[in-house]
Amino acid sequence: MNIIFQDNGNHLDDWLNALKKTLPQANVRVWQEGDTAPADYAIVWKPPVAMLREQVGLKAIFSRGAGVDGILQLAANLPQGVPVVRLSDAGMGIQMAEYVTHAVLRYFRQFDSYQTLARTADWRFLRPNMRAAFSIGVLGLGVLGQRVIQALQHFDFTVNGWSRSPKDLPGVSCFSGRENLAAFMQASKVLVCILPLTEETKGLLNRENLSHLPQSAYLINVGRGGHLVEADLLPLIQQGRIAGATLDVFSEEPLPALHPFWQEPRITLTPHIAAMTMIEESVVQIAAKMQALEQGMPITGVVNFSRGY
Ligand code: NDP
Ligand code: OXD
Repeated sequence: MNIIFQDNGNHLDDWLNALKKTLPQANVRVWQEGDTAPADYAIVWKPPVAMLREQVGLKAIFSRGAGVDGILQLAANLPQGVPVVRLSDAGMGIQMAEYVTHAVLRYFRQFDSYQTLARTADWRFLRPNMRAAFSIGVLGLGVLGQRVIQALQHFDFTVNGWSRSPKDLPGVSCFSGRENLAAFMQASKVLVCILPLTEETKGLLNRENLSHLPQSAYLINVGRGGHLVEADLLPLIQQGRIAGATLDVFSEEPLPALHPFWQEPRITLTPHIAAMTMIEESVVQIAAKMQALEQGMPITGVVNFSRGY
């Protein structure tokens, strides 16, 4: 089995060692510019077009992430009929649950306000937020969205969920489709975006849709930067319409040093680390799927090109 691996400067040795350990019989080579020699499988993250365009005989392209927007943007140049396979959880679910729960509890329990008071030795009680008036809306009820919801439910939060197709999840008020987006937003004091970036979801977090949120709502975006119309968020925060945001993903990454988000204290920024790819878990998952494909067995996580995820 021949595998081409795209090096994007992150932990190459760890990936190669894990692949060697898990697939000792495979011949893994790091793709270099000009390499068009045949391979059975490619393992990539935002690959250059030249890596895949010339490949004949590929059996599958494996994403090193759950999101595949960085691969599908090359769709016109991908070898025809080759499946793209995304990571399903692979250690990311628990991280996403930690990240979102932390951001929700920080806002709900007003830790930032208490920290500000503490700086001036101000011993004061703030009126607590009422859990009953603090519903959390999760956009995206896939592998990661459902893991996040499970974590939030441990704290007895009321949870709303929104997906493309209708869902029935225990204890969750499920909404689906664009026609129900406004009702979902109106019912969600905290909005968590864990959607894939597709033609349909791009720019979804715009002024119009965000304006359906209740007064002083809070935004957490861990999906993709392209979901948020960044220029629409700042005025909503400055007008007090939205209380603040925790953002892990941006339309341009790294976020440029002069971007106004850096200067807005009500926005907490992290550098796309909400759920990081775990090398060991990912390699085990990818290797199991390669072995299944070799035996003609079906696999999960195959991307639907027309849906975009
Ligand atoms: P899944 O494919 O398992 O779930 C995607 C969910 O989004 C599904 O519930 C799907 O609906 C819903 N969805 C897709 N399109 C629409 C639409 N047009 N309208 C309404 N709902 C829609 O993905 P994962 O949960 O594994 O991952 C989600 C995303 O999280 C990734 O694509 C990536 O962008 C992001 N991510 C971010 C990371 C970070 O560190 N910040 C790390 C990992 C992932 P349905 O159920 O009906 O299909
Ligand atoms: C992913 C990511 O999609 O890390 O896996 O963003």
